[in-house]
Amino acid sequence: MRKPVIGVIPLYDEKRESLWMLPGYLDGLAEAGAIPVILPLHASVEELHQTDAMLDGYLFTGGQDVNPALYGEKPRSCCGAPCEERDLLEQRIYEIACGQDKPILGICRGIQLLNVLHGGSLYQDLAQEFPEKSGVEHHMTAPYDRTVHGVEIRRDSPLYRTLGKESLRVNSYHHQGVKRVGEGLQIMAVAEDGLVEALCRKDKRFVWALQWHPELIYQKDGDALKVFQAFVKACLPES
Ligand SMILES: [Mn+2]
Repeated sequence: MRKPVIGVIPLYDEKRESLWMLPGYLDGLAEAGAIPVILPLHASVEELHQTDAMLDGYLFTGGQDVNPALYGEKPRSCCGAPCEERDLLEQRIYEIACGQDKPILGICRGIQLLNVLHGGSLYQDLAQEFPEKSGVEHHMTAPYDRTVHGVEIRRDSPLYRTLGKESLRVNSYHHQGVKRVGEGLQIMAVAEDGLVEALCRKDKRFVWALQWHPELIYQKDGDALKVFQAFVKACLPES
């Protein structure tokens, strides 16, 4: 049986001038039945159309903070250095993928980027800009294959239909977060302190994004694996 081929956005280490990958992204997709391939960091729109013809879906990985210029703000000192190559690559891929209604799963930076591409904004740093209501730990330390806070899953969301539960414990390794939700996006889950932790696009078959990290915990957390499986299944709708 043919397996879906999923394009994975490469990670970029500016200090080492190095492309790299966390194995969990690839292994999690493979465990869910897909063949993951790492995409080039630099590619023209024309080249990305060509690679798109070989791909069934896209994983938008974690990474650098999205450039605040993309949501009309100046970077504050608490904001990390942007990665303009990734901002550009992911904008191009997002447009191409959505034009073909190809499934996308965004993780961490992926939810932040999705929100910004839909006209939303971000907290540049939660510690400084997000009113702490409940002492929720969003920026955990290693090991990352453990849960540190809860999220409430909205009953009208596809995430609820996939997991069949209204509350979930998740890991959490992010210092930014969704502030104003972008147009056309539906909230799928919120943390105990009200922070948006999962979004989806209402008008597409499968465009989901999570603030937590299933790739770091899927080996021991069945719900994390179910998210990968739902994504992979959406990539091959005929099977
Ligand atoms: Mn969190």
